[in-house]
Amino acid sequence: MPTISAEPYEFQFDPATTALIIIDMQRDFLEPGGFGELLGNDVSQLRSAIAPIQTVLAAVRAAHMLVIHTREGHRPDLSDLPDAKKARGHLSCGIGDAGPLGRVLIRGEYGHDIIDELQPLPGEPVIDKPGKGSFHATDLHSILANRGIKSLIVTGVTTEVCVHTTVREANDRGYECLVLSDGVASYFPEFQAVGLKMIAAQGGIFGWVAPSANLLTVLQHSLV
Ligand code: C5J
Repeated sequence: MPTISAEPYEFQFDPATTALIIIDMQRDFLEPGGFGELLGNDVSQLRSAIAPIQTVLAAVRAAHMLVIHTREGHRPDLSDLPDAKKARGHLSCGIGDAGPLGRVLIRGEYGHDIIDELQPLPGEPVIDKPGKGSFHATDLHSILANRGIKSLIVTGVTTEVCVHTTVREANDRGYECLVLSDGVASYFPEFQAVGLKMIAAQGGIFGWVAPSANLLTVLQHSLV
């Protein structure tokens, strides 16, 4: 079984039962004028994750592993948007309103889609999720179960919000999660550091953490 050097200890995985999940690498979170910036964040902080994810994505595709993309957002009629989420932050331009990248965090709008650098290939499932977690109100668990997936390699944004919520949901559903430390990013460097520590602490309470290079080394060896 391929074994990756990780915290808190080695992560073993079978490529046939492991999927790469790329969480919310959307213009709304990464580009100026999107939801992330409207919330007051410095969106440039998230760009560090793009290149590592691109490299991992190419290696995982070459290994014929399942790739899953997620997008946070809502139906155009806002019927899946809780009042509490709409009200949060007291934004003058918030979810559903017309913003520089189209209606903010609304499915089908330019800002809601995945950044050009990480566009899905035909056949790669894209999970549209109304919440922070990728399992809440989606068919992700069914898609993974139908493919026999047991382990997840987790990338995307933001570390302490949608990545953490997804890893916690996945952990409770019995998936083994390896979070790539340079393939996730936060608007807050201190949250990035502590968010990663929280995953691997206490013997891997939610999962494992490793730099993408450790995964790439193993994938290259298991392909030859
Ligand atoms: C946030 C996310 N931060 N994808 N969403 O609101 O982490």
